[in-house]
Amino acid sequence: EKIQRTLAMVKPDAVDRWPEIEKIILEEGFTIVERRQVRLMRAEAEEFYAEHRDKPFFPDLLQYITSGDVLALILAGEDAIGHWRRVLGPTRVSEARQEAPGSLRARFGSPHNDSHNAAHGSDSVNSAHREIKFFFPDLTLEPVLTGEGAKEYL
Ligand code: YYY
Ligand code: MG
Repeated sequence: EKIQRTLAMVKPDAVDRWPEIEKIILEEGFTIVERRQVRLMRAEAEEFYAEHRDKPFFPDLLQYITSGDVLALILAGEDAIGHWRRVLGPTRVSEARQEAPGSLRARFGSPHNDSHNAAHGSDSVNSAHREIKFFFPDLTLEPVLTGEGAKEYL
């Protein structure tokens, strides 16, 4: 049993689908540790997505992610990082619709723009740590322990 925390972000187009998305999160067995609605400034979005700064899609990504409020969430659960990525489905909405029609990106992503893919999930323990700090800088979280009794520390 490997208890983890991950950073999930509901992107602007999908924020008004929060009731449905929350239902999925809870049905999947995640604990919602924290939730914050925020509009990212351009410089903040550049920091959050810094790993992609040299990619051709970076300007469009910044434009989109700053176009409205996002919902930042800390999710906890067994294998939360991988589990949430599986719930999201593939990055591109068109691929998600083909390969994983039940996935969150297939269901809530935009059919018109592959990058408007409804939600984000940390891709590693290091990313999760950085991204949780990014959205919740003042939060002090107990260390997540693995093995017996881990859930007591969530
Ligand atoms: O981690 P994930 O969100 O699934 O994909 P990334 O490769 O980290 O890309 C981050 C973000 O950038 C993605 O959610 C949409 C956008 N994007 C894009 O617009 N076009 C691409 N070819 C790849 C990613
Ligand atoms: Mg990524």
